[in-house]
Amino acid sequence: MKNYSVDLKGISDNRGLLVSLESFKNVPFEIKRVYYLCKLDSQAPRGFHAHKNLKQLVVCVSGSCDFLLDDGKEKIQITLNDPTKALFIESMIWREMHNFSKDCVVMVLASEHYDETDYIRDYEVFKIKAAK
Ligand code: T46
Repeated sequence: MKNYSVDLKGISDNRGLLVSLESFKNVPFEIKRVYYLCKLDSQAPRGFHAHKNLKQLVVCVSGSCDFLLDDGKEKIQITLNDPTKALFIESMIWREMHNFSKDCVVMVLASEHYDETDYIRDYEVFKIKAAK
């Protein structure tokens, strides 16, 4: 089974936890974009697409949510509920996000600027491309 999980080293003291993310250190690409998802509706799943080229590192910095990842051959579900754990999602991985907790905040570091033409939003098209 593919391992998407990345351990992030947190620095913890009596004031709390600090986690640092740096390109080519614990992030395996140059960070060109950061975005975050918040005020999420537990009944409104997100994602349902893959990217042709984009690589992303995903951290649930607060609360929890479930990621479904699919490389075209195998599907796995991963619960994100720890700010010291990240998911590294390479290109050509179908992703869905479900079951957001009320306090869920998902931060994403991306290897490219936003580009709608990089998205594959049709699952059948994804399956055909992933099989090549
Ligand atoms: C992913 C998950 C975790 C922008 O204008 N700029 C951006 O950087 C992004 C990511 C999106 N948008 C626009 C495109 C749509 O009109 O914001 C709207 C919502 O985007 P989308 O439906 O792609 O959002 P999610 O939550 O389904 O997926 C996003 C990322 O697109 C995706 O790559 O892995 O978050």
